[in-house]
Amino acid sequence: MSEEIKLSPVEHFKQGSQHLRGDIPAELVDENDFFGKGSVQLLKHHGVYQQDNRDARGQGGQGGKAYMFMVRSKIPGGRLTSEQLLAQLDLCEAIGNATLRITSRQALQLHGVLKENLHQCIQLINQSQLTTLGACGDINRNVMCCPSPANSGVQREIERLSDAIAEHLAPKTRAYHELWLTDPASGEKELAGGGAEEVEPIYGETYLPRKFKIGICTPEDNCIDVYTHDLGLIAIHQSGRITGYNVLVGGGQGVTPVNKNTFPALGQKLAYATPEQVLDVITAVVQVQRDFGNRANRKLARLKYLIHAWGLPAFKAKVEEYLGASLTAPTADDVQGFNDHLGWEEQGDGLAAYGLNIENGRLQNTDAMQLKTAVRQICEELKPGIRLTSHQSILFTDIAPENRDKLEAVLRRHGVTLSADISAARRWSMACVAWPTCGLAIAESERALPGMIDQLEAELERLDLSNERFTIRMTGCPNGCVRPYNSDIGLVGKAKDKYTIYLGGRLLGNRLNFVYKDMAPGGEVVAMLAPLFTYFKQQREDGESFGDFCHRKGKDDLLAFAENVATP
Ligand code: SRM
Ligand code: SF4
Repeated sequence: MSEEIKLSPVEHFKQGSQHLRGDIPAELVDENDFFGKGSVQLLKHHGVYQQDNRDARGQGGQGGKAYMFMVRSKIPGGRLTSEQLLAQLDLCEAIGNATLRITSRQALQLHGVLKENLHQCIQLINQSQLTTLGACGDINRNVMCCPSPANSGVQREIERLSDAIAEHLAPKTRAYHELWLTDPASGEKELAGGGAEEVEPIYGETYLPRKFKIGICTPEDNCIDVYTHDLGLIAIHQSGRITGYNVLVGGGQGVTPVNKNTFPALGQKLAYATPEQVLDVITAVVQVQRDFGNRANRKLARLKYLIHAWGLPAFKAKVEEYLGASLTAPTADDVQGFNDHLGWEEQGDGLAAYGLNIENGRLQNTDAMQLKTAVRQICEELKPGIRLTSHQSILFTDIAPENRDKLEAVLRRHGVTLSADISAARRWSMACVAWPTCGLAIAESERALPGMIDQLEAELERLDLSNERFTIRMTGCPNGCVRPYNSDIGLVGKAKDKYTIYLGGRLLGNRLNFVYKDMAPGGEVVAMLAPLFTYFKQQREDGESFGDFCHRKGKDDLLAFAENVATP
């Protein structure tokens, strides 16, 4: 990197931090209920976000903010045990906001943790054998992997690879252990040392220019949305064994509308790697991004912008240089299917898995539905394996035939709607967190989408389209946290209660959608979509999905039809 480049402030914080320590040790024990600017950035690498309750602004201490923290656990492939889920449920009740959030990357988030409880919170998560290290920050994030419960060799192999990547790309600094896993009063942290003698063999002193995301799927099941990752792997297999991976690079969703150089992008096929090569290829890609990614402007720092600036051939040549070998051309294998794994699924070993739709990933109790209590009871009594899906839902695995009725009975008793009884529209929808915890939210999302789906369900029923499968993904800002830009219908918060409506993506995730309308008031979104469903019903081709229909018709044609309906 040239000397003249003016590094972004976050780069300076990382540089002077002695491997992610900075002022965190001192600030962790000071009297404030918040951290300073540098620590706020460094804490992300430890899985911690400083937030405030935006519903309560003006009521808190410093600056009128009620400070609290989001703590994200990194869970490769979303695989955990009942005991680990119970530990997180205990934590959300003891020191969180009494809800637990399943994320769109198969991880878990606690919200509302106060600074005085952070140390204990992270210690307890680690005692349950999970970690928050690297869940956020300029580092490899949670590795996504298809959560299929199938007892197959291919599934086991991709699971092993997701664990291996997570381990390989985990930060090696001892700061995490020193800060969170030792007793601050014991003096033990001095033994852990730090700073100069530590080495980050892959990341170096200042880690990556930006977050980095990896996901693994099979051609049959792209439930992890492989085209949206910085690096995606499609596992190619024959006779129950993986022969290699098609490596995609440069996917990403985040956009900053005021910066016209930002855009969502689908991953591009870079190469084919054998199982023996794949970790080396990943390392080389990460190192090229480390050395050439933009460290001056964080809006342009993701891998997709480097590839856009260089072009894929030049990027590939640089990866080959770092790898010390030529890359093999990718094969024609591609994604063909998508399974959300909800409902009952045979595992192939006499046991079965049950996938339960968790609306927008929020495990909570309400007057109507004791969802959190039901999940707790299933974990305590049946002790199933747990898998989190990329659609913010949950699978209970290893259920013996005699326990199937029992599991469903627990759900029914607590007012939880079974997956078979959920409408297709709700089942295939996702909303990001947004208000009240996300500091970047400009519109409601998780709290707004359920009401819109209620309205949409009525429209679809009227048109006899209730069984149509299409994705609706809503976000409270253009950052794209539930991957709205390749969905059939994307609703992206643009201003308070105003959304940009995107149409024309698809379930398979390999096509970006287009802007249909901007600044649509939240209360009018369903009314704006309704004529398009009428049009779809009238003119769809055999087997055509709503996204494919919108893509075929295009924006102008759709607008013209909707206009005609409005003024007959
Ligand atoms: Fe995200 C920032 C929540 C998946 C793109 N995201 C945030 C923050 C941390 C806000 C902040 O920086 O202060 C949000 C915290 C909200 C809260 O209160 O909890 C947040 N992102 C989420 C989650 C929880 C959404 C959800 O409802 O499930 C997801 C956590 C995933 C995880 O477990 O690691 C989440 N975020 C994503 C995804 C989807 C994915 O990774 O598959 C994306 C789009 C893919 C991508 O990265 O391109 C995504 N989040 C962003 C961005 C835009 C990044 C960019 O390149 O422009 C930001 C803002 C930023 O980084 O500056 C962001
Ligand atoms: Fe927050 Fe925006 Fe991400 Fe939603 S999309 S969680 S509002 S950063």
